[in-house]
Amino acid sequence: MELRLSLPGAGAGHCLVMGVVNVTPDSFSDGGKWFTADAAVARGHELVAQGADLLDVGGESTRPGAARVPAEEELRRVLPVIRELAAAGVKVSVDTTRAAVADAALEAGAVLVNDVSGGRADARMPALVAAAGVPFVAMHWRGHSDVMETLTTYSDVVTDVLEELARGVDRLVAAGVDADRVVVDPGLGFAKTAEHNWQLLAALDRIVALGPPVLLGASRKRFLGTLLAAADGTPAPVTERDAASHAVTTIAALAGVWCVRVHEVRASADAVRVVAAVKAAGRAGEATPPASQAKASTAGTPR
Ligand code: PMM
Repeated sequence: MELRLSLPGAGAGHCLVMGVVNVTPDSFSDGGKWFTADAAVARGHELVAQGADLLDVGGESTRPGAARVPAEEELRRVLPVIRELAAAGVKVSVDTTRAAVADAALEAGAVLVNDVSGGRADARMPALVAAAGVPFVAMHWRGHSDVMETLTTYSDVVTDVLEELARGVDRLVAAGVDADRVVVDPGLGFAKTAEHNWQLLAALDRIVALGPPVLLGASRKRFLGTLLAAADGTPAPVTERDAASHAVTTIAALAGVWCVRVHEVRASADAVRVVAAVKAAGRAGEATPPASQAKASTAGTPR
């Protein structure tokens, strides 16, 4: 419980919903749509109105095959957006693998660092996060986007990802990061085939059982497009993957995932509330014995 209190959204009572604001011209899911600062800020407010608990602002695409963006350009993209959203009271996370970008983003008002490399792409990241004392999302990662599709060999994807995540947390803690502030993420689509993603989703309970809060990013990813492909095999376009993304949100919330990262928020925000209501009813049901049992236990007592 205390673990959650050091993270944004503490006490929300449901799986959190993180809305994605990609300030990039080339993200696979929404590339170019919110590329100016004004458009990105407006999109952020729209996602908050849809029910987002926090927003993830990123300036570098991690789409398979994507080339790196220079740090100055990444900063130019994300800082004005973070500054304005944070000033308006929105909880903002920065999606970056660079310590310098994370540092400037925190200065601009971000409250969480989401690093798809789990602090491995930039050796200065763990120390920065340790000193800042902010929550840190450490995703399972094997290499940058230009090479990750060559890094998909696992003996057993669930066991290997769990081991690599646990080792990553140990590394961060050894670098001084507060263990209570580390969030883990299996990194769907990052050095994973579609089959790997499905296996990880089928094992969410094992990932949650690892201990740290779990963040999950399935929204609009290619494996959903493949699942929903047309009869001729053409993958479903990204904008037609939202219903499937919300279905994953429901599964994640049921499994006890801390937060889901999605591009369209409203249906996921509704889904996590439905799951929370069902879980609450289940707990209330456990506290009150069913009528039949209550009767049985009073049977034979004098009136
Ligand atoms: N996926 C993307 C980007 N950032 N961060 C975390 N923690 N987990 C993810 O699965 C993840 C991420 C890629 O999706 P996008 O290009 O639509 O943002």
